[in-house]
Amino acid sequence: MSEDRADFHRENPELNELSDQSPVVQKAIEILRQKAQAETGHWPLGLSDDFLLRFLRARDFCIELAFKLLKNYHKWRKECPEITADLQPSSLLNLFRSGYHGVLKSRDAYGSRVLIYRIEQWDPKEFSAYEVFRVSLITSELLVKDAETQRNGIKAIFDLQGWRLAHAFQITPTIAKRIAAVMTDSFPLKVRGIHLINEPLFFYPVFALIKPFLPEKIKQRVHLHGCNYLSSLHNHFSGNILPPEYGGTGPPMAELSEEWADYIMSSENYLLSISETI
Ligand code: VIV
Repeated sequence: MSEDRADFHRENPELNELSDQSPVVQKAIEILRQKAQAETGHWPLGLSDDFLLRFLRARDFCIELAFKLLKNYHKWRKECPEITADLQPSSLLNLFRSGYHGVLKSRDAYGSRVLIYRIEQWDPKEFSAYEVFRVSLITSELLVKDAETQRNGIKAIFDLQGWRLAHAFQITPTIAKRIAAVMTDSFPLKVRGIHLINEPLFFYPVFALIKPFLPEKIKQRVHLHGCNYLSSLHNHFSGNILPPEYGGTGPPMAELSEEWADYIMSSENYLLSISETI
């Protein structure tokens, strides 16, 4: 077992393919749990096998990195109660039903989940950036329960059509920092790609606010497609999974967002149970 222990100090993508029951996986869970228990402070969401596995998978079974992520996740939750304290989706229902957000039914060619956000549907007079942020956190908390998604991560498409100054004003340096943190080392989901389409010129200053907080690895995964995005977007996603609004033959946005809103509403109790207590 000492050899296994040494292995756990680096990332081990091959361990990510093992079943939960494998002794190597069980050992990794055990070591991570002991590390967490040795730390003072409490773990409000518990330290169950399933919960710990998210962090191990997100860091390809490097225990040191998984432990750091576990701590950052809890720290981030504490630091942003405006986002994490009330994950109950009912107050955001209008945003969900408006078609602001949808999750594609099929994974992409790499097994990643694909999320779409449409800024046009976000009325900044009705919803603050914190509430809009909460939409992403709710979706992430539900997606991260799935083992395939833990292994293969997510990709997000942001359609910035309709981006206005009223949106830009909401992205304060604090929010920019929160955005960067949750995308990098404060949430147990691998971010495999961020695709911006229809971004207007005055979105760049906002992106410039977020960028300095992103590590090189994530920066390289951000793609700015502009307004003539179709062919470059289709280089990343095949047409049969994308909705017709984005040149694909998959289900339309209205259907995706409606179904996702229903799923979120049916998960209300779970979301309430993992909300940060203040
Ligand atoms: O929430 O893995 C100015 C990702 C994102 C998440 C969360 C997780 C995650 C990739 C974000 C991306 C979106 C929670 C776990 C950071 C919420 C963003 C909320 C803001 C208010 C939307 C405004 C529009 C942005 C557009 C560009 C952002 C990209 C550079 C990410």
